[in-house]
Amino acid sequence: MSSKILIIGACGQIGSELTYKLRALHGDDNVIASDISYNNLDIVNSGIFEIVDAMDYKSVKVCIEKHNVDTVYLMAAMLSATGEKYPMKAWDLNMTSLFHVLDLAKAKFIKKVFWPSSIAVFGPTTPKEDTPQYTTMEPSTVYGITKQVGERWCEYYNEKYDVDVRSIRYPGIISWKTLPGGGTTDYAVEIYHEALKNKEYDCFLSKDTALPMLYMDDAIKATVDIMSADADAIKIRSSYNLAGISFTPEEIAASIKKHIPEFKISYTPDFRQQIANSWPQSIDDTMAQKHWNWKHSFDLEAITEEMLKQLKPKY
Ligand code: AKB
Repeated sequence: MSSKILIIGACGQIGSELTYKLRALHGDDNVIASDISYNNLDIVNSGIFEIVDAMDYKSVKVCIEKHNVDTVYLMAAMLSATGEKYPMKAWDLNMTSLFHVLDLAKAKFIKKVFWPSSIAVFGPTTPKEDTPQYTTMEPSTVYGITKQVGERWCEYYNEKYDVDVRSIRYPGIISWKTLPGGGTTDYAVEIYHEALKNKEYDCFLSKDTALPMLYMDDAIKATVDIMSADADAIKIRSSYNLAGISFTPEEIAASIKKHIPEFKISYTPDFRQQIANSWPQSIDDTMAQKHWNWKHSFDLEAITEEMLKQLKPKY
């Protein structure tokens, strides 16, 4: 029997692309997309879709039982920038939804869980270059705190209750299908839209702010790979460091200029600068490479080419 998959938060930037990919891999009937509202009609109309409130245990459980779901991808979360505006809401959403899914796995309603963590688990006291898997972690954002605490709980549920939960610390994700929302790394998507629309972009980070980033195709591949690896291969049950590339706003602007020479960038750092300053500049993902053969494919030039090609018809 095929695995039945539920994606919670399927209308979002990563959830939407994960839905398309998992449907291609497992068949449309085996992948249920869900979100709190119908806010991405492409996803809503692309196959089975359910309204699920990740904050409501019953709502999640009813959907799992209705569709005989055995695997859940919990993609609903409030990200770093929005989290700083609504700290308690971020805490509530990010933690409550995780506990619901972990408890459903503990009670054997589901067998397997994917839960994304983030580079936001690191903080100002973490080494910035080639940040190791195990290092000082003192996150200074509410989002980062929820991700770090969430990692501890994932490991705890795995050790104490044998819950098969798997996780990746996503860096900033660059994609063209669905816009990101509420993150600090969102500038690296917005910049492509603005370059095509207005030929200029006012960046909310300073020109030399290096952050770890990944193209969506690589992020989806990592997610599918970690979930399809043998359980024994997943030796880290908190969350895996994952690296792709690292670049600054100035460097991404230079790569866009190769295609749109008149493109201009200016810099007006806002509150998100402080968040970015607290995060690593590059990540050491040796463990992911060793344990489940992770390797990224897209570098900055390839990302720029693909983003401009895919977004051009829109403008
Ligand atoms: C954010 O910027 O908040 C997210 C993340 C790095 O987890 N993209």
